[in-house]
Amino acid sequence: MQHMSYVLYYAPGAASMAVHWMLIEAAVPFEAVLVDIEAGAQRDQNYLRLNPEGRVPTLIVDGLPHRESAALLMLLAERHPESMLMPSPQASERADWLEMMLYLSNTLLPAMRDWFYAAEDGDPGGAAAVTALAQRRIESAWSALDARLGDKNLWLVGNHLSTVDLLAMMLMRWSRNMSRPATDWAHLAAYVNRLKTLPSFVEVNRREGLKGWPPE
Ligand SMILES: N[C@@H](CCC(=O)N[C@@H](CS)C(=O)NCC(=O)O)C(=O)O
Repeated sequence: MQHMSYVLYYAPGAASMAVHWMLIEAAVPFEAVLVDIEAGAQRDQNYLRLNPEGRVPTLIVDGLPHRESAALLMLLAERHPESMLMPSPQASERADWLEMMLYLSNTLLPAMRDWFYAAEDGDPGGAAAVTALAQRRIESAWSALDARLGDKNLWLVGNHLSTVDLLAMMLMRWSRNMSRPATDWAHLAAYVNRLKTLPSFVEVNRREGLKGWPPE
């Protein structure tokens, strides 16, 4: 295999977590660099050269910086087909995989950004209304994902772990302090309990120093 090199800029539990998890799950060698977003390190000039929006993740792929968690998951799945984290272009589940990657990154992730950052990204005086709308969007996404899993499906797409599950798990974790966390939905709670036992999930939590989710 051609040599591939990766450097992941991450913050614990942030949008970088799914990419970090994927690199571990795919057993791909990489270097991890902590960006202390609590201390504002994402706005350092050197970091802004890699990520002009001042966000994590950034993944340096063979020397060039790339951004956007969902795009990075899809890129890594393409570059490492042996990880089997996406259905092949010919597979019948391919359309569902594309749909779910876009749904999570296009609908749920921006609502999460609004919920967490309404006062910083927008007018603090209007933040309560933005947060309330974001909460409705987030809860309706949990209902949609819960219905998609139902009693029968172990994974969100097909019969195999995929990047969709990594992204969904990260997003569900972000809801842990909301008035209705994702685990309030019965099928999502069972799904989280299955996924949390994956050795790569345990390992990414260990490396990022994350504890307490999902609750025992
Ligand atoms: N759409 C981006 C969102 C990235 C994002 O919002 N990251 C947050 C952490 S979850 C961040 O870097 N926050 C620091 C800030 O905005 O100052 C992605 O999915 O990669």
